[in-house]
Formats: sequence, structure tokens, C-alpha cells
Amino acid sequence: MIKFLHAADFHLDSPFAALRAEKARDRRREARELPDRLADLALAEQVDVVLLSGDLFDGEQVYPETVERLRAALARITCPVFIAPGNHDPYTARSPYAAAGWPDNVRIFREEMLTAVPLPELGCVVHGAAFAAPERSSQVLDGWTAPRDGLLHLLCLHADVDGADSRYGPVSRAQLAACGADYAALGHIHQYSGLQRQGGTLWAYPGCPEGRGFDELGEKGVLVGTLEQGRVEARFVPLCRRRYWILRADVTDREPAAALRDALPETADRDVCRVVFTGETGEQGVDLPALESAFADACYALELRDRTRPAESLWARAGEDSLRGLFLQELRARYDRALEGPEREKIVQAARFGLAALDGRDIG
Ligand SMILES: [Mn+2]
Repeated sequence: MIKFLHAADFHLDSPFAALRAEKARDRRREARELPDRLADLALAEQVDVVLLSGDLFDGEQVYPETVERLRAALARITCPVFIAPGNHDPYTARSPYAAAGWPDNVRIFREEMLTAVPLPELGCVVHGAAFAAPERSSQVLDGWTAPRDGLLHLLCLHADVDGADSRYGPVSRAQLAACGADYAALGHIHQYSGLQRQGGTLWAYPGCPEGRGFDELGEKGVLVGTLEQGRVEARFVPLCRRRYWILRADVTDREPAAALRDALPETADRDVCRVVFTGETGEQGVDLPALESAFADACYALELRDRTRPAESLWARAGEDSLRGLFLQELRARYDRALEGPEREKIVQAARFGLAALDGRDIG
């Protein structure tokens, strides 16, 4: 039996453009700590092999410090480490992968064709391939089968399962079923796939181990598993420093601050949260700037959105024979004609600001 650690899609030196400049800088610095956490995990779990399935760097421009940190972390791992470069970090003459200085235990695949690296002491063979450019349409598994030699066969690939016409290393489920590998350690999809089976081949995408935006939500991590003939087990191990969440807070009949407090996860002070207010609000609406400052310390970063709809009471005085009545009648008619979404939100805003102005209230 061999024990493996499978990770992919670190995207080191990502810009974190969705955050303010100072936080984005923080996040880029923090992201460099990821390989250290990976090394700690590999050592704690005493794995026999580490499979890194590409996109370890976000682009070809990599800070020298980032490469150094990655190399130093991988050198601490006492077992073989394999890297299969992906579409974001292809193996080219200019890539950090082509430079000297990688630790002896690290093996980087360079060819677009599969290369086999036997590990006789483990009774297994690791087969891997690289992207040699930001795109690769060739079908690396087409017609390829692992030899039936009683050894365990592992694949380490950056590949796009189900993307028949993909420019990112297309691999079909039929090819996975026919290839005869025991486990295919894939990278490319940033969401954990769960452990999948095609024929006798188990495969998985661990997802990216650190979310970088609101399209990479929740807990992120890597896979630790065991492999023997005909049997693969793997468990997801969270490894991220911070999580991204999109949360809803219904403010119908309740204080927005209380709804917001209840919506936030326990780990909010370390996480990046977007909270969308829903439900019904009265004339005052939800005061986003006030809530943002009141909750500034509750989250690492907080973003609020108002998607509430006005309670009927907002329109209550539309029947009045007054400027207020005429104003509300006009907006109500427009509100009813408008479709859901931004147009209606604008009309509700206009109603709230207009009523505040009519009353001489300051709405901020
Ligand atoms: Mn990726």
C-alpha cells in the first residue's frame, strides 16, 4: 500500500484583484506560505509520494521569492514529489521549472507525451505529462494504457475531463476507463470533484487549495489517500488560509445588523465574506455603509449587497393628494413595469431618497 498527497492549482502570485490594494498584497504574501503548509502535511501524514497536477504558478512571471519558497518547502518533504506543469505554468525555456536549483526529490515532467518514472521501492510507476505552451489540444490518453505488470500505476496530469474540444488537455471518461491506471491525479478544475471512478481507474480534482475570489467558495484543500491493487481511498484535507463565502441575510421583520451577524460563519474574522441582504425592508432600506463600518472587524474583508424588495408600506401614501402621493404613484407604476433586478433596485433607491428629501431627512 502506498500513501499519497495530491494537490493542484496553487496559482501562486495571483493578483487577488478583487481585494483592495493593501489586502491584495497581504494575500499574495500569505499565498507563498501554502507550500509550507503542504510540506507540513506531507510530513505529518508520512506520505510516500506527492503528486502536484499543475498550475502551481498563476503565470510565467513569477517572483523569485515565490520560486524559492516553493523549492525550500518541497525540499523539506522526504519523499518523491512530481510536478505536471499546466496551462498557467507550462514547461517552457523561460519557466521557473527549466531553471536549475530544484531539490533532488522533485521530478518535473517536461514532455507533452506521457513519461513514466518507476518507483521500485514503492512498487509503483508515476506517469506524467506537461503543458509546453498555454494550450494543449492533443489527447494525451488517446490509445495509452498502463502495462499490466502487477505494479501500481499513477497518472499526474493537468487535464480537462469531458472537454472533448478543450484547449486545456482534453481527457474523456472513456479514456480514463480504458487506460488501466489505478489513480489519475488531475489538476485544472478548481472545485473538489470528489473521488470519481471510470472502469478500474479512480480519479479526482482536489480543486485549488486557496480560494482567490467569489468564484472559488468555501473550504479549499488537497487530497490524502492510500492506494493498493484495486482499492483507492482518499480524504479531503482543508489547507486554505482564508475562505470566500457568499451569504444571504433575510431582513424581513428583523434588524439588518442582527441578520448580518447570524449570517456570518464562525471563521468570518479570517474570511472574505459577501453578504446579500434579501427579504422586505421599509422606507429606510438597509444602511450598507453603516453596517460595513460596524462589522469591519468581524471579517477579514466584507462586502455587502442590498437585494431587498420594498415592503408594501413604502408605497403606503401613494393615494395622497400631495407631492408625496404623486411622486410615489409615478415610481410605483415604474416599479411595476420594470423587470426584476437592477432596474427595480434603482427605483426603490429613488423612492427612498425622494421620501427622505421630502421629509428633510438625511439618508447618508
Ligand atoms: Mn488552474
